[in-house]
Amino acid sequence: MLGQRMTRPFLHALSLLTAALTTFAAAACGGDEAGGSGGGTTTTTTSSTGPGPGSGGAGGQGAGGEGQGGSASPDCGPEEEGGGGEPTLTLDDVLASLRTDRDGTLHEISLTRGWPALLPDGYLFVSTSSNLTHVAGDHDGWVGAPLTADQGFSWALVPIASPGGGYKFTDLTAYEADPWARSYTVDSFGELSLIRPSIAHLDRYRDLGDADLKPRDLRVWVPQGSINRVLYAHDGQNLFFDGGPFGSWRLEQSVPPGVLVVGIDNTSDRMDEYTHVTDTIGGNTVGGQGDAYVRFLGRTVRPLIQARYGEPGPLGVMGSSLGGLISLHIADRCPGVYAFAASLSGTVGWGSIGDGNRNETMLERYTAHTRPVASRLYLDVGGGPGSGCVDADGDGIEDDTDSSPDNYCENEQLRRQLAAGGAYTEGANFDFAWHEGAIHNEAAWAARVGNPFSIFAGL
Ligand SMILES: [Ca+2]
Ligand SMILES: [Ca+2]
Repeated sequence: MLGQRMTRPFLHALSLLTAALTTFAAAACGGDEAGGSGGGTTTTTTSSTGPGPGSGGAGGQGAGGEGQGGSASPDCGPEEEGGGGEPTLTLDDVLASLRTDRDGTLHEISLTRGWPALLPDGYLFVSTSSNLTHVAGDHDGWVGAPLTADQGFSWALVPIASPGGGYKFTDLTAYEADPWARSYTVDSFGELSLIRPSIAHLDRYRDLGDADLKPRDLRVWVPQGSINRVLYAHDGQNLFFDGGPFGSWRLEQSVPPGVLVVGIDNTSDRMDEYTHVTDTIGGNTVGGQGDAYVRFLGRTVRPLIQARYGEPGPLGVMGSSLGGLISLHIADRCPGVYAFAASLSGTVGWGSIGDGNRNETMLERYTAHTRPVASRLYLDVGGGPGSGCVDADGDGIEDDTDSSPDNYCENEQLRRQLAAGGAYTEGANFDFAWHEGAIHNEAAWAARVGNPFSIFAGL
C-alpha cells in the first residue's frame, strides 16, 4: 500500500508516471481529418485557438443545431474514417533514418506501422540496449538471431513466415521485452513482446501528445477476432494486468469479446486535463483543461485509432474518479458521438470543492440537460452517506466528508436530480449503482467494471 491518499478521493492516482515523458512534441500523428464540417479539406493542424465546442458556455448541449444526432465539433473527432496505406520502406530507408534521428525514428514507427517494422524482406527489430546481442522468439524456437551493432542501436532483419508469437531481446542469458514493441502481453515472466498477434493482446503507441497536452502512451486492448465496439478509457496505466502504482482494473479479465479498449495514460497534468473548470485544492487553483483533452481525444487519438482499427459499432467513454468526470465532460461536449458514457466514483462536484470556489459542476451541467448526450449513461459510486449528506456550505452541492467516502453524496445527488429531470430515465438510458462501502480504488473498480461493460456490450 502506498498509504493514505492525499486528502480526498479526487486526488486519486496523482500520477506517478510510468511513461518517460519525452519532449517530443508529437505532431498529431498525421491523423486524417476527413470530413469534419463538410468540405474535403485535409488538415492536421492542431490549434489551441480554434473554436471550441461551446467553450465557456453552460455546457455543450447544442446551441446552433449542434447536438444529439447532429454534427459534433471537429474537436470530437473525424466523421469519416481516414486510413490509407503506408509508404513502402526499405531497410536502407529505416537504417538511414535511425542513424540521423534514432529516437525520432523509433517514435514515428511506433505510431505508424509499429515495431518490429515489416519491410519487404522481413521484420526489422531494433534495440537500443547495447548489452543485448540477439533477438529470439517463438519464430525461431528461441534460438536467437544476432543483432548488428550500429550507431547507437542494433538491429536484425528476420524473415518470419509465421508471425504471431512472442519475442525478446537477449544476451542469451537474460531476456528483455522490446520497450518499443507495438504488441505485447504479460505472462508469468513479465511483459512478452509479440509479432502481429492474432490472440487478444495490448497494442502500444508511445508518447502521443499535441500542441496543448503532454505526450503519453496509449495502451489498446485488441480482442481476438473482429471488433464490434470501441471504448475510450482514461488513466490507461491502471487498466490492464498489474497496472500502475495504485493497482489495476484488470480489464483483460473482464472486457467482453469484440470490445477494443483504448487506454489513454494520464500525465503529471492529470488534475488539469481531467477537469472542465478550475477548483481550489490545498490553496492552489488547478484544473480546467478539459476542453483541450476533448480536442486531443478527437483530433489526435481517434484518427489514429480509426486508421489502425476502424471504429465499428458504438463508441464509449469510461473512467473513474476524475477520469469519470472527464468522461462525462467528453460526452457532454460531443453529444451523439459516444453512445455510452460511464463514470465510476466520478468527481461530479468538482468546481465547488475549495472554500470560496464556485464553478459549474458536472452535477449541475447534467442536471440541466434537456436531452441525453449519450444513448446510455452509467454512474456508480461506493462508500455511503456516513453521518449524512449535507450541503454544509450552502452552495447547492451536498458535501462528501470523511464519513461519506468515495464521492457518495455528490453522485447520489446527481442520480436524484437526473431521475427528476426530463433527459434521463433510470433503467432506460441511465443506470446508477451504489456499491455500499466500496472504497475509492482500482480493486473496487475492477470488481464492478463488469456491470458497465455488460451494458456497453448490450448496446
Ligand atoms: Ca463547496
Ligand atoms: Ca456544498
